[in-house]
Amino acid sequence: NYAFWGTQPVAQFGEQPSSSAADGPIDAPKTVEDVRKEPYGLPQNFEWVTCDINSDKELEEIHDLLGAHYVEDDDNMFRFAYSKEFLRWALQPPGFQAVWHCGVRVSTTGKLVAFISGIPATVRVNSSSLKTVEINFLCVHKKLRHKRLAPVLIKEITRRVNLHDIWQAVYTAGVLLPKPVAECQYWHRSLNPKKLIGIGFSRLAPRMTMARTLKLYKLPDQPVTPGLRQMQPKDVPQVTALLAGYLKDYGIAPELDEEEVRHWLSFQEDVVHSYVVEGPGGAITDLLSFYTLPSSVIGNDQYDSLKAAYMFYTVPGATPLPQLMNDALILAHATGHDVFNALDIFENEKILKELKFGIGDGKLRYYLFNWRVAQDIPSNKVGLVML
Ligand code: YNC
Ligand code: MG
Repeated sequence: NYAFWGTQPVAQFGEQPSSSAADGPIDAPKTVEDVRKEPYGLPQNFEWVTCDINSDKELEEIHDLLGAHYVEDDDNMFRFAYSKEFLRWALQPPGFQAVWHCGVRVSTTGKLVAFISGIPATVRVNSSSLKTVEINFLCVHKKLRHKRLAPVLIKEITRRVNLHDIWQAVYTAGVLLPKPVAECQYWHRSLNPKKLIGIGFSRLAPRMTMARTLKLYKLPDQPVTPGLRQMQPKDVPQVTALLAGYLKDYGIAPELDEEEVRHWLSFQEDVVHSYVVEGPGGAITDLLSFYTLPSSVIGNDQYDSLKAAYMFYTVPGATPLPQLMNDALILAHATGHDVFNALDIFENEKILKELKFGIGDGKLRYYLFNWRVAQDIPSNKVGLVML
């Protein structure tokens, strides 16, 4: 029983699929004039703020709030530790709106205690191209949990988005809410097994010694694919076309123009690592990318941080996917990442085992706001990565 989500325009559990099952909006159409002009009310002594990511001080406040209070694993051993450069990248794509970087402060002290963000994105769901926002970084200070602040943040960001004549949103979460459009599984590939075992991220397998484990996961120093190199600005037009051609086969995928590709895929050390394969004659045949998202290690006296790489957009063209992905592992290892994480989206399911990924615990669910799909999308038809 979802007191809040039961009132929202989202697919509900146990809904009867209508006979004329077709994708479409859930709410009756509205216009900007119908949208409430005043912000939603907050409890006494709290106030809304629009956060300015370009202000070092305000970026630091968001960074610190998330660093102490954002997503932890089920056993509370690790907590996402997004870097400031990463947050700047994640929150300021082309067309970003500062008013969608929405914070809550304590009026008397000015302390930032809650945050939610939206960024613009065109997302195709089956045959519908939707102008959406991607919602991310919903966070409430641990001392203010379970006071129904999250629903107020969600309603306020919805209002601010609706005022821009946008009526659909995409978001992902580990928790089960009404009602996922897709459910995906995380897989993990050890790059630095000794550290991963030391921090309790993984265990020594039965009948395995540390020496055999290190040998099992050992990677070469250099990628093997001829013509593989860092992506450069001049590659943007070709990469945009390559990506568009690949993503059209997926049930949910972003539609990225050249400026968005430039933003999301320009190489940025320890934020997003992007590589292309340049064939003879200068044609870009393949794309490989991953992003860097460390986690704090909670309560370990040997290590305080885990450096994880997450698979981003990868397009096999001339190179077989297993080889391309293995090169991603090699590059992530060579740049000091301890683990490589991937979901069973795209074509990954076919290759994760042979690349020595192990299945994780916990799922990632994809959700749509105010959009119904006639049928759930299987994870291997998901072509959208959210940060
Ligand atoms: C969650 N993750 O079910 P019901 S993901 C959405 N996403 O509502 P309270 C969530 N809803 O069940 P707390 C949620 N987690 O009564 C909980 N809820 O219907 C629902 N954690 O509110 C929950 N970040 O304020 C319940 O709960 C209601 O104090 C309870 O706050 C929740 O960014 C939270 O995991 C998550 O900071 C803020 O636990 C807090 O516990 C926290 O009493 C650690 O809330 C960090 C964390 C979430 C990461 C993410 C995506 C968020 C999507 C939000 C939905 C967007 C909808 C589209 C809006 C734009 C529309 C347009 C156009
Ligand atoms: Mg609360």
